[in-house]
This record gives sequence, C-alpha cells and structure tokens, in this order.
Amino acid sequence: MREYNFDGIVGPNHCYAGMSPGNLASEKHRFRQSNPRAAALQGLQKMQQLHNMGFAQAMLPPLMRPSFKWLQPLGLSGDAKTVNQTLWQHYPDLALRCYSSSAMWTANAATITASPDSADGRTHLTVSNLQSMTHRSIEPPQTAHNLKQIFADDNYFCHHAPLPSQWVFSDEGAANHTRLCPDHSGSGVNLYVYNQRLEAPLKPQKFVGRQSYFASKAIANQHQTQYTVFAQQNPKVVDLGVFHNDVIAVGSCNLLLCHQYAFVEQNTVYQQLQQHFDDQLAIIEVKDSEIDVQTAVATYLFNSQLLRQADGCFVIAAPIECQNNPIVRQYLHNLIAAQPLIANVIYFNLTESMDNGGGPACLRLRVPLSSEAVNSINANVFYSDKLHRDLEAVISSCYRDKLCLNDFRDDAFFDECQQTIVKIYDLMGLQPLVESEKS
Ligand code: SUG
Repeated sequence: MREYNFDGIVGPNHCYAGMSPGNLASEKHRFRQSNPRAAALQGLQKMQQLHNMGFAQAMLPPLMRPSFKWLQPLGLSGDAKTVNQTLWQHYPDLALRCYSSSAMWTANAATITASPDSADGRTHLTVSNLQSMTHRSIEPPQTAHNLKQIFADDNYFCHHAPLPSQWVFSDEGAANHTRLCPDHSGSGVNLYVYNQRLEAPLKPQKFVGRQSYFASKAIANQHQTQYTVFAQQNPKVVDLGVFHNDVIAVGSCNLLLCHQYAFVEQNTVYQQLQQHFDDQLAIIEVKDSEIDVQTAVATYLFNSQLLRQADGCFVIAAPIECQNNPIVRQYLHNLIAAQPLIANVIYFNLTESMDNGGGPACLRLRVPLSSEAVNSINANVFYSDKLHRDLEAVISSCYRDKLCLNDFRDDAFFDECQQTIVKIYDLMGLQPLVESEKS
C-alpha cells in the first residue's frame, strides 16, 4: 500500500477574483492580474520533485470552464457564447464564478477513506459539496465524473454522491480529514475536524465555518470507517483566517504537527488519537509563542506536506513563504536538529496558488492505494516524465502569462480556455463532462 498524492493541474483560467471571504489571501489579492502559465508550471515542478524523491505522485485534471449549467434556473437563452455575453453584461459576479479554477485545490475535492480503514476493505470516496462558497459549489458534478472514470473498478473503489448542498452538511473534503496510521497498509484512525455545528456553544464570530460536524459524521457512516475521532476546530482561529483544518494542522502516518490553538479541548483530542497508537503517535505542537496564528496563516506552515520516507522519517514540503519568514525558517531549522523523525525540509515556490490561499497540501488529494488498485487504473494520471513533458508543452504554448478578469469577457478566451482544457483531458486519457450547448 502506498499513499499517492493526486495534485490538481492548474487550469488556464487561474485568476484572483476574491471569491472566498475568510480566506485572507484570496481577499487580499482580489482582482490582481494572474499568471496561469507560471501557476501550472509551479504545480508541475512540485510534482516532479516529489516524484524524483521517490514519493508516489499522480494528478487530476482541471475542470471544464466556463460552466453555465448551474445557472439553468435563471433561464438564460441562447448558445453558450450568448449566455457568456449576457452574464458578463448583466451579472458579472456570476460570470466570474463560471470561470473559477478553484478545483486545482484537490484537497477539497473529496474525502477518501483508505481501504484498510473501511469495513468492506474498499477505498471509499465522497465528493465534497463545497456548498459554502458559490464558485466552489459548482465543482461536484465534474469532480465526481472524473473520479469515477479514474477509480473505476468497483472491486477496489466505492463512490458516494456529494452530501446534500445544505449548511448543515457543508463539506470541504480531505482538507478537514487526516488519516493517522502506524503504517499505510495497517488500519488507521481518521480524524475529522469541523468548524461548524448547529448546537455548538462556541462559534466563529467573523467568518463562516466551512466544514460541518454532521457532514463529517455522515461521511464516516457512509464509508463505514472503523476508527474515528471528531474534533472541533478552535473558532478563534477561523476568525484569524483558518478556513480549513489544513491551515492549522497536518498529519501523516504516526506524526501530527499542529498549532497549540488548532482544536477545542486539544488534550482530549490528543488522548483520543493516542488510544489507537498505544501512545506512539508523535505530536509536535507549535506554541503560539513560537509561531503565532497570524504568522502560521501568512506562511502556511501547516499547509506543508508531510511525506514519510522508506526509513520512517519525514520530509516536510513547505511553501517558500516559510523560508522567507525568519521566525518560521528558524523554527523549522531547529525542528530538524531536535526531532529525529524530521529528516529535512524542502521549500516550493507556489506563490501563484498561495496568493489565493492554496499551499502545497491544498494542491493534493491523498489516496492510499494497493498495487492491485493501482493496476486497475487505466487513465494516464500517474506522474511520468513523458506526461510532464506533454503537459508542459500545452502549458507553455496555450496558457497565458498575464490574465485579467476583463479577459474573461472575450469570446476568444472562451474558446481558448475550453480547447486548452480538452487537450489536457486528451493527454490523460479522460473524457471531460461536457455540458449541453444551451445553459
Ligand atoms: O476554497 N481559494 C480556495 C483555496 C482552497 C485552499 N484549500 C485548502 N486549504 N485545502 C478556497 O478558499 C480563491 C479563489 C478566488 O478568490 O479567486 C479560492 O477559491
């Protein structure tokens, strides 16, 4: 059994539209010019480096954009280009959302339960409903279509429909789910972190909680997940810009790295997790006096990937913003020296994604797979030098290096965007979900 990181390929429509209130980076960079070419190449480079280090790397395609189907209730008439023009003219806020490239953050695509943790021994997948942000709520149909094509063999995979698109079932996927296990092949404990619950006495005051308790419960039930811990995120950190658990905590195998203020009743959470580990879970708690929450959010330290090497030690794949911050850099330097479990820290330049609130861990969906399950996958989704070269050729020739929101109004961009995304699906041996001509 190996853990595969399925990174999202950044689409040619990558932009800064400020569509995620509570995500401070998204708000800060609203309406800034983007560089989709650089964004996609930065993502590919991360995949390449981790693959070359021996980690199992795969990828998911961008979603087809623009997408108008979700606006059907408006009854807009005409073909897709007419609808495009009507939207830009009368409802530009909706038009922007039709072009969102936010599916690149595949940590929000679905929640995955590894086969050893599920009662029927299959990998379970529930596509997230992403109902709390309009631009993200349009992702589930295409994401479900893609995941079903890739993980097609029902001997190994069991797909569940997204939860109902209601506040009480608000679900943002693996970004709020952590599998901790002594070994990928053995059974693990599944930690679900929520920041929204109907009757919770403590609630965020400023920003909306995007993961509900009942969504996590429903997923654990659907997946027949055997060992579970449910933890409430500290509402104070939501108001400081922690909109997902993966902005304040990260865990893998026998290691949990988290901030002192990650959870309500933090010690109880640790105890519950340790019960499954006979106290062998390594917990590195970062004190607020070492790195405060604001610095953690600005640098995305906890959005690093923890990757376990064959020797059992971990590589931390951190955003370059951690290296550029003297406090965080020093902290990580000291951590390597003091903590034998941490072998190294490598830094990635992902600034195009980071400026929308998406770090290394946001860009990947973890799927633990047996070799038999891997062999059942026919799509060209596993990282290879050839796939890298082919994607790089499309990105270099078809992606713009400057994109403003006004460019979306142009019919030429409409065609360019669709045709480029189709090329990526072709390379990956996948069929995009095509919307009907009329909206
Ligand atoms: O949902 N940003 C994404 C970032 C998702 C990060 N994912 C994890 N933490 N796992 C979001 O807030 C911004 C798009 C814009 O404003 O243009 C955006 O959707």
